[in-house]
Amino acid sequence: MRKIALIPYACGAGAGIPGCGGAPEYAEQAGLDTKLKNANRDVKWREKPRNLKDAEARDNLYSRENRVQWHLRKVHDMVKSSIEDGETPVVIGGDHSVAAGSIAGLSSTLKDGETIGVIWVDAHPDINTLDSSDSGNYHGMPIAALLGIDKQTSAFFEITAPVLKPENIFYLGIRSIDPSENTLIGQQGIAHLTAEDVKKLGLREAFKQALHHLRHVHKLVMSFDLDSLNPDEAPAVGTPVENGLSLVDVVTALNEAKNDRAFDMVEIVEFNPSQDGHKKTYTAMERVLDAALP
Ligand SMILES: [Mn+2]
Repeated sequence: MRKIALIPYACGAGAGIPGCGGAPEYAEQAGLDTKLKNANRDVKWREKPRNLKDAEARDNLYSRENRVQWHLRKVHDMVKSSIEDGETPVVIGGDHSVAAGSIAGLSSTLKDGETIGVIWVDAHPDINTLDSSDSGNYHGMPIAALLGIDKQTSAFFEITAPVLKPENIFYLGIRSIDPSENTLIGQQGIAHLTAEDVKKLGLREAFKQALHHLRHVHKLVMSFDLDSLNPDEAPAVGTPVENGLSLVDVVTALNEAKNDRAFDMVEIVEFNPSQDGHKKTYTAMERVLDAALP
């Protein structure tokens, strides 16, 4: 029996529209743990989303910066203790800034010489730095922080040493890329298949290529931004982009991919329950997780 720990990131302060901080509580009330349970999986919340919101309120955090950092520290520590307890962490965002805390938490459990690989499924590459970002929203910067390519950005996310190597990242489905991000992806040599590439190849082949590219890593993560999907299938996200991935293709590809290799950590982000289409988007989130989990 595999122990799955649902880890809430009840924070939307890294996004332009803050409502996605309510997503973990929405998922808890909708019974996500029961939904994901089966004969092979025991699923429990590591912490109640409500407890986190209450603790945050007690700590009187005044700025977006403080809120993001407070929640990132929590998620870092929960991922770490969850792995130490032999669980598979499944991080429920919240906005995508969470990746800087979750993946750093996973990194803190590695033995010497071990590496992390990430399949980053997203409409955006999230590799802006504090200086390059037009919006200043932290959910567009976690990759830059984890790579350690900009001291100031890494310091903001409290990343003291690079956590990821550029060759251990694989972008799937990107289609809204800032010019400065495009330059960085090229400089860093990060493997990627755009949404257009995926359309030509098929998603099963795309995942196969991603798994092949990352076959040497010790810990495999999927970081799944719901804006990677077609906006008509996942409308309640902060930054929807047309021409996305199809939900049924994602589910099929993930069900096949897990026969090849199971993920050591999964995160799903950017669901905003205060927006229109929240039921449909929540269902998409459930289906992606069920397909992704071993
Ligand atoms: Mn993202």
